[in-house]
Amino acid sequence: MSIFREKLEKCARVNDSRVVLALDLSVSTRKKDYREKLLEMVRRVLGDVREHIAGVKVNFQLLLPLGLFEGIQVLIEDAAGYGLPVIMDCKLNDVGHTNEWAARHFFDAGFDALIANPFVGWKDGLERVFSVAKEYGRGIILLVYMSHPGAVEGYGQKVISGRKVRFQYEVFAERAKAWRADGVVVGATRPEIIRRVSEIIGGELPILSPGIGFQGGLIGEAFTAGASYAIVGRSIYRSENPKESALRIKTEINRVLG
Ligand code: OMP
Repeated sequence: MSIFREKLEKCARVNDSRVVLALDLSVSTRKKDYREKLLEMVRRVLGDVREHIAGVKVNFQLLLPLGLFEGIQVLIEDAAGYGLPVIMDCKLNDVGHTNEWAARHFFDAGFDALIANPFVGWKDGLERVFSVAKEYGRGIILLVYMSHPGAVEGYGQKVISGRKVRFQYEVFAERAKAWRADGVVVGATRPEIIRRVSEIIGGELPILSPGIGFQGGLIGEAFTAGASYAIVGRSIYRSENPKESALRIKTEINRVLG
């Protein structure tokens, strides 16, 4: 098991939580000192909810204004201080040398794992990302089925694999296992697909499931179908009391998981 998975599982145990916080806050670029304001806001939310989450996910909303080796460093240090793993949601999706360059930067910056898109394929696509992750001892999470309606056009299409007609996401779930990924993303909005992916990966990899709350996904359906973690953003950081919301969500997940 990778260091990333060990860290995620340890945090889930210690905080009794299956919630990965998507810290996608934003501040208008027209506001004076927006970068400082944004950093202050995300540090406050993270500090508030830290005991109710298992990890943190960073996306372009923070990476672009804060900068990888500037504000993001402060955030990664905060998370490390709380013992929380940090995932870079860059959805890597390019040719090998570009992917490798990006992955090295993210790992040098201190991210524990990154998200990549299996559509790009293995040979001179994700192969180099996986070998860089191995070199650094970090994790790779693969998209298997996204949470938005348009996901059906790609992840949900039928493809010919070997001699069989399969769904693209079934092939991606098998690849995630074969490539020794550290987790897969399947949208909470499609519990039947979580169930099918769960059958394919047979508990070998955690299923991280975004889309609960604002995108219409339900905790009960996603976790009954086999989700391991919920990736939750707006339902926590946009609520009046992020700490209470994180606690409520973690408690509901734990109730479903029994
Ligand atoms: P909320 O909808 O605000 O809870 O945020 C969900 C988070 O999960 C965002 O950071 C999205 O970018 C991310 N996400 C999805 O919403 N759907 C996906 O299929 C995949 C992701 C992801 O890779 O994290």
